[in-house]
Amino acid sequence: MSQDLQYIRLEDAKRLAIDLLRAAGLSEGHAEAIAKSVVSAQRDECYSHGLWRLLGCVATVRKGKVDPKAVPTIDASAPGIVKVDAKFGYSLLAFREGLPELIAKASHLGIAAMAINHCYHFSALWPEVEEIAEAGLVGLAMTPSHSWVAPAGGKKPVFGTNPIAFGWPRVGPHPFVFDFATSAAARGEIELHRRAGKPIPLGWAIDSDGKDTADAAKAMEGAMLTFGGHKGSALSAMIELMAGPLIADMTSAESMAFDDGAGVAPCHGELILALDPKVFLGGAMEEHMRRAEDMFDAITGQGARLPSQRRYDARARNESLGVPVQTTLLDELRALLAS
Ligand code: NDP
Ligand code: PYC
Repeated sequence: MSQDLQYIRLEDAKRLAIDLLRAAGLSEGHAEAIAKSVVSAQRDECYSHGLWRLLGCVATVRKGKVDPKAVPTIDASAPGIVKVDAKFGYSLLAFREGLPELIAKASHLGIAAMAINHCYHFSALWPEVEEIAEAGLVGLAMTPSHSWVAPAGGKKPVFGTNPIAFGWPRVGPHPFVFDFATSAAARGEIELHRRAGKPIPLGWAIDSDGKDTADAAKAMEGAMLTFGGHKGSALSAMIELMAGPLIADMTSAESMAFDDGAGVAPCHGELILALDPKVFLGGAMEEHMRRAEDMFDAITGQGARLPSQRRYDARARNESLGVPVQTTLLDELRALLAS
């Protein structure tokens, strides 16, 4: 995804996103939270969840599925659990509103969980665990999506693309973070290949006849495949369970049924865990966090890279260059704003 890029100032990218979202009817809080996420993804060159997502975001509002002005409510009455009801609005404002309570509970108890319910979800998870790790906590986030992915050994979709993200606090500029779909690739990647008229790698998906396909459009009509065969399949099932029935919210199959052919963003729950090393380790924290650093050194010391390093490098580069945006996408977003 490198073709025909323009660099625009971070403030201009954010202004464009907010103007588009406000024009579509989203409240200021939702527009701010969504713009922050998609602009950060674009800046870090995570294009599958960058500015392009605004198109789907606006379409979901226009189809009357999401409540663009939903006000999330918070129930923090259980000791280690924060429940945020997104009230069928987008997830990102619900995350923002619940985060201080999650951090407070984890810092007090050592571990806490936040369940976000009834949210439309379309974003990358790394900004969330990165923020938790920047607060000095270990973070783990997961969410279902729509049932697009066949279980290992099967050919019919059951699972969502079900991302899982992890953040570990470090001394220094950035935490250790990974964030990936449990499908071979995010659906957003396949959609970007389809938009660009490019083939996808074999092993990402099968067509509706169950045959391996490199055709992005056929892949979207067939079934996506899990990463690592039965391993990604089991992880995906875990995410369905932990961010579905455990928090009384929809699985990916239920989210797809709820969509009822509208083809908009998935609607379900999200589970976020936070653990405080200070409470686990007390006075021995420094010693044990140093052992974690030894492991990171053993990885990078042999020339392997840590997950998120590409992203942090892109961020550093684009802080001076600006946010890279594909010209065709920029034209599409500006046309949408004018429409
Ligand atoms: P990738 O397969 O591109 O993998 C992403 C992760 O792996 C990143 O942490 C990346 O770090 C790391 N990584 C990649 N290559 C290497 C390497 N050679 N060595 C070490 N680490 C590496 O991502 P996906 O396509 O699976 O997912 C992309 C995004 O889609 C995620 O942000 C996810 O949250 C989002 N998503 C959201 C969904 C939703 O329902 N909301 C559903 C599915 C996906 P780096 O970034 O530095 O390359
Ligand atoms: O890219 O798989 C994906 C995805 C699903 C929902 C949001 N992103």
